[in-house]
Amino acid sequence: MSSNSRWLTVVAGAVGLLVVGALLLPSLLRPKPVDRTITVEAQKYGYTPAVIKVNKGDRITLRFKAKDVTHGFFLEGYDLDGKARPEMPSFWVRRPSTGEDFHPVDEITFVADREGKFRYRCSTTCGYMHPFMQGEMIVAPNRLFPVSILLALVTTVFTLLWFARPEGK
Ligand SMILES: [Cu+2]
Repeated sequence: MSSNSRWLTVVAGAVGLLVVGALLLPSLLRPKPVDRTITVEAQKYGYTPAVIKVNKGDRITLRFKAKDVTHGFFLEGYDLDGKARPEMPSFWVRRPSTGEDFHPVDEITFVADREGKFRYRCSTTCGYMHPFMQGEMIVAPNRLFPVSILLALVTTVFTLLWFARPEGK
């Protein structure tokens, strides 16, 4: 085997590995959506937690409690409105866009399928600071796919550099 043909074999092998890697990486790195159970507690004039961070695709099971007086939980962008009274283990929800009435639930489950920042705010007048009672749900985008593209590009560049390396060095 001449050194040229050995070199070609090495390059062909590297290219083959690159192709296989590029094909496999996205499925290996795709994040599995997780189930998150979040209890939001409302108390004059704020929420605990004040910020909810999830990833796009996560399935959120939400429980909502009021600690002092009746509070609301209107989540922008997700068509969700809740209402909770103190001392009650359950709460009430409705989908505002459907015009339905509040109905009692123990929890509500939804998929965080829209990325971005979504404010939640009190939808039941609870006192003089009521208009300022709000929190934020942050739905992070899927960053792993760009990472896999970056890895594939880095591999390509190294392969090209190796291929372009002068012989005998
Ligand atoms: Cu309130």
